[in-house]
Amino acid sequence: MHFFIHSTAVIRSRHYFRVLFALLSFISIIGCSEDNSKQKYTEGQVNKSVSIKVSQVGYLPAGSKYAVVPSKSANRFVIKREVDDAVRYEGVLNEPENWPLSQEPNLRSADFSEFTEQGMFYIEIADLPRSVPFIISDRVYAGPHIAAIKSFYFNRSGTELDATYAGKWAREAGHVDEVVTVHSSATASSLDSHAIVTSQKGWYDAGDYGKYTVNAAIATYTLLAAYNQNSQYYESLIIDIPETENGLPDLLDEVRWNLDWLATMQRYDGAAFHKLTTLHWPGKVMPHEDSEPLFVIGVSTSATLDLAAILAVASRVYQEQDPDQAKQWLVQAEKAWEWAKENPNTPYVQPDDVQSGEYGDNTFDDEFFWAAVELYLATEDPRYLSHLSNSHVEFTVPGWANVETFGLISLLTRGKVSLPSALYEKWRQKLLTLANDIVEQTTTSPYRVPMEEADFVWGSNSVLLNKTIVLLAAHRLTDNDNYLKGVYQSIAYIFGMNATGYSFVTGIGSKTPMYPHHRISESDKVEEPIPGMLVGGPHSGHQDNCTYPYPLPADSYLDDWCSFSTNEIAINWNAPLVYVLGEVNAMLEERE
Ligand code: 9MR
Repeated sequence: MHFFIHSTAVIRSRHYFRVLFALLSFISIIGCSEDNSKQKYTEGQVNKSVSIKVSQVGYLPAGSKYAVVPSKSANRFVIKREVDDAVRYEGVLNEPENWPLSQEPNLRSADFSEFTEQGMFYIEIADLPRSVPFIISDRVYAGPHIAAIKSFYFNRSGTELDATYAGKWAREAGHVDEVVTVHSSATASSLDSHAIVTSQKGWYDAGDYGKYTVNAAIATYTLLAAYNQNSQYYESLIIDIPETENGLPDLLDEVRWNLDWLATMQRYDGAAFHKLTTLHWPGKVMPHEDSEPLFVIGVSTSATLDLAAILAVASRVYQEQDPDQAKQWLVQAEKAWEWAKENPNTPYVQPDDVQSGEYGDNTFDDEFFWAAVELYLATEDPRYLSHLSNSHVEFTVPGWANVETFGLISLLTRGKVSLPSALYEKWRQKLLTLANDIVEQTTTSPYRVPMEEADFVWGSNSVLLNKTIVLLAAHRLTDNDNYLKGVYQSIAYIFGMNATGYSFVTGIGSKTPMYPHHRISESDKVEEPIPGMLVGGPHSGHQDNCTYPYPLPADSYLDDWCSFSTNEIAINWNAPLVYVLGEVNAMLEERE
């Protein structure tokens, strides 16, 4: 049996959200009747190969629509309506295409982009099992978008999750972080090692319980950028979290949980602590069972500049709602900038007694650029503009180690009025060049996504979504709908139209990860993982030493706790998912 999110209704009331939430809970137990154990579910899901791959969340009526099928198939495909099996569309498959990154060397695609009828359909091709049913509707991304935001709430540190909001994933508070010790790597003249600081709230970074300034800053930025681009849309979007009734947009409330923590990560002299973790990886335990001592560890130029950038952004976004706090964040951001100017080359160095994640980086031009952009937009101080004008940074796909394009996107969104026009035009061209290159890459695979061999790194799904953010920025700048094709195709890839046949978001789709490398999902005794979390995706590095049946880059994914290099979740992977779905939803609403 298959079940899909279908939200033809406006998800703008608590009622609809509750319905959606119930559906989400239901989706993730598909295949589990009462006598079905988790093991049986797994066998069915993992061993079931998908011969006609479709987007398991469905398609937008006006969006591009592809399905991918093995080369040994008949030439024709038909689309039938689920309710009465009526043929609604017929087409011819494209010629086989070779993709050396996957063990299925030749694949054909069915292009039904011109089919715009709304409803529930499936694809039939002679001699192949029919596809799973899929929906065509303007609302197909509404539920997944809300679930992707809600996953941040599920990963809140320092608070219990009440069943009213968390349903069966309610849990006790962990890591209240009232006692955090300063590690010897983070001391300064007036801050001894073993001093105690407090540093509450925040989101867990990923499958572990660490909190890392660099990654938290970019994830928070991505969500605030989503809000900035589409504030009207987010004004009334309800996520159903404890703050829902407070009159502020839920997205800003959720982001605030992390901002409050991030602001505590600044040392008295302006430097940012690089991370807050235990010394060793936590066991497979719930947050409240992880009783190892917590430390703030290291300071770095990258963490300090990323903190400067995100607090400057926050000072703009929350200016109206909380002016005093906004002012304080801006003071902190400027202090961080000053520290970085005096310490422009302080990389994070992992101390010998520390095991947690590194987010290590040795080049800081990109962080200087991003921080200067956000500080300029917040203050209009010409010092920052002069830094930007003299910067020779190369613009690349954004990620935690390359943040300059976040700055570029902010500049182009907010900067037109306050920038000299020659500079604005220069940066506009830089963004379009990057976007055009990404568009080119969509022709390299039968899945029509901009994924090249070098992109199948740890967290490859986020590489794709960050490229999609660049495409959306180019679309905003030019109004050229051509950029949107890559956006729709990338979303379809994330939700199942990829070499593995998995929809990579927990609980959403007909074949989804059941064993993400996520300590809460692994130890909460609830059969289904927390919903709405994007796993890292295929990556042939295999650093976790699990056994991968299919070693080629695009296939190399394992739905197993063991596979932390392909099946972990992380806030900087979910944030671009939120951004992309939110922007498309907002765009559709504007066009209505
Ligand atoms: O996302 C990070 C990836 O780019 C790195 O290759 C990998 C190894 O250094 O680390 C990933 O980040 C992990 C972090 O260090 C600790 N929390 C879990 C993160 C996701 O796996």
